[in-house]
Amino acid sequence: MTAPLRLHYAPDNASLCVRLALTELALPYETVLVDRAAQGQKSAAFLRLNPNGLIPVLETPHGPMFETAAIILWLAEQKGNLMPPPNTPKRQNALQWMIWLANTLHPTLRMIFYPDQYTGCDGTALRPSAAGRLIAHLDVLAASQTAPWLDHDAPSAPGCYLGPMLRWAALYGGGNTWFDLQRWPRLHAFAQRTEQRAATIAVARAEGLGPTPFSAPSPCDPPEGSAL
Ligand SMILES: N[C@@H](CCC(=O)N[C@@H](CS)C(=O)NCC(=O)O)C(=O)O
Repeated sequence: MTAPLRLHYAPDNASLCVRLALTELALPYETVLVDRAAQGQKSAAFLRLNPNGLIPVLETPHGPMFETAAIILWLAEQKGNLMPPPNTPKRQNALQWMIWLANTLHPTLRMIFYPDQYTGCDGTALRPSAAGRLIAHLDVLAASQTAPWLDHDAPSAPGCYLGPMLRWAALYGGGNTWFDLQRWPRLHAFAQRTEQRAATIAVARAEGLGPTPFSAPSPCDPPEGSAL
């Protein structure tokens, strides 16, 4: 790769998943802080990178790229073993879970965090049903026979995406009242295993996520910027 990769990020935002993948792959990258407090993701300059006004964006030698899952999959094409090889059953399963994370789990979390964007009004009444859906989704994942990446020591593309989402579920949108990772021993073990990895420790330090960012998360205390 010629031009440096530039990650437009805010602490503990969806950019965290991309930062994890970048760090696991030991790819050099620069970060550009998006000022969430000033709605920097809606600025004209940011909208030129991502017209959806959402974090993250990764600038690559081919231009800016948005959507967390797409970015992680693109990174997995550049280097390393975050995805199984093409045309294998394991690849099929990993792709399936990547898309599920992007179009099922992540949107459900977004409904909990941003209910007003889905209802056009205050919207907090949406939270209990979305929380119920999130739990049902995680029941499905935890029982799956096609997600070996949950149980392995090696990092994976879906693992980079899931870890932060387990954290956000516990921390944001009132998750402390209804979300208990211990409900799913397999997911809890995944979270504990993942947060012991050197890449996770480095990313947690960079974004102020504390020592157990996925299994028992504490609020983010970043060295720069703000999570919300
Ligand atoms: N589908 C998008 C969702 C990204 C997303 O929800 N980003 C949040 C931060 S975690 C954001 O930018 N929120 C600000 C807003 O909604 O204005 C992706 O996967 O990249």
